Amino acid sequence: MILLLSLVVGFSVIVFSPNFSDAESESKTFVTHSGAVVQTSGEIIDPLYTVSTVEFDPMEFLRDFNYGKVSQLSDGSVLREFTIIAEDDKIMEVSPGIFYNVWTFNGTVPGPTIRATEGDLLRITFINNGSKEHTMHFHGIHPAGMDGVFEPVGGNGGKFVYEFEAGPVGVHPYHCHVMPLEEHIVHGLYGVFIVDPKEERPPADEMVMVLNGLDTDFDTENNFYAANTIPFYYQHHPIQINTNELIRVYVVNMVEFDPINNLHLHGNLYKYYPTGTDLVPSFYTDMITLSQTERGIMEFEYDFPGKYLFHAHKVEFSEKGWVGIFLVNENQDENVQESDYGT
Ligand SMILES: [Cu+2]
Repeated sequence: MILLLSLVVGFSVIVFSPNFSDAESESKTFVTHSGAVVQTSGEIIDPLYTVSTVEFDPMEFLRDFNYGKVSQLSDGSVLREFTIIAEDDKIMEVSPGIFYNVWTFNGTVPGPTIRATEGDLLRITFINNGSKEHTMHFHGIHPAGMDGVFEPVGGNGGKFVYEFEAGPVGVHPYHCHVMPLEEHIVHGLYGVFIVDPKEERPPADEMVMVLNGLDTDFDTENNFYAANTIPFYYQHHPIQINTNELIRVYVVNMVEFDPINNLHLHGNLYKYYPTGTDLVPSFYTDMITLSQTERGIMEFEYDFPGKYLFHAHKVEFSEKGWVGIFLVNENQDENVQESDYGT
């Protein structure tokens, strides 16, 4: 009883002895768990923009393909050279007022979409300017020493050159493969690697959608979901496409913590090529389900103009940001077959 009483008294002292320090007006610095320094003006964490703030435009990312610096080798094959720089101290406003410590390849989440043709030689100079060890692990076929798993690259300028032939044809993820893996992935160290067939796919309006989750409070559950990082972005900024024009979406699921994700398209169905490895579609559907790093290619055309949603049919995900709109415009092109988008 005495113990209980002293507990109550002690609690009361804590609760009823407010100590209005001058914290509210004091400018403080706040060090994130990864060591980034953020400024705050009081007890509420309201980080200000700093030089480390990441600006990311999902509309620009959508159709941005990095083919590297191209040259020809003496045997006639194509060499594609890329430089990828990892950092882990950047802050990004992922949603109004929500600041998140992103770990980036070349300054963005996702990193650049690396694109090559099957059989090209890729030479990727990886520089780690982060504070932790990082790597680049590509899905696909390559020698063991190029797998980005057993060759951790030290921070503060560590370097490694990955060199391998692009293959197989398809859409593949790349990501950091340093433990704890979930932490390195969920902070944003991933991107898309497209391997085109030697005989090109038909011309299309091509785009990349990386499905991602954001665990902004570090409790190993996602607080937000998105296509290309910013929740609700393509709902507020619809993706403009044309009627009677082939649309090709390279979709990669990088959501951690939740075992599945999915993608539903409104007012239409799409041909679906799992992993993009086969040139003949496996399904004609309006709904695919994807586990971690599962991916594929969607192809469709709209007959009728207007607004059409695309979103996770896992409603929790769509209500937390993974939803967008295709705004289909009447095609003004007399001869749509000659259009040459995205290649
Ligand atoms: Cu890493």
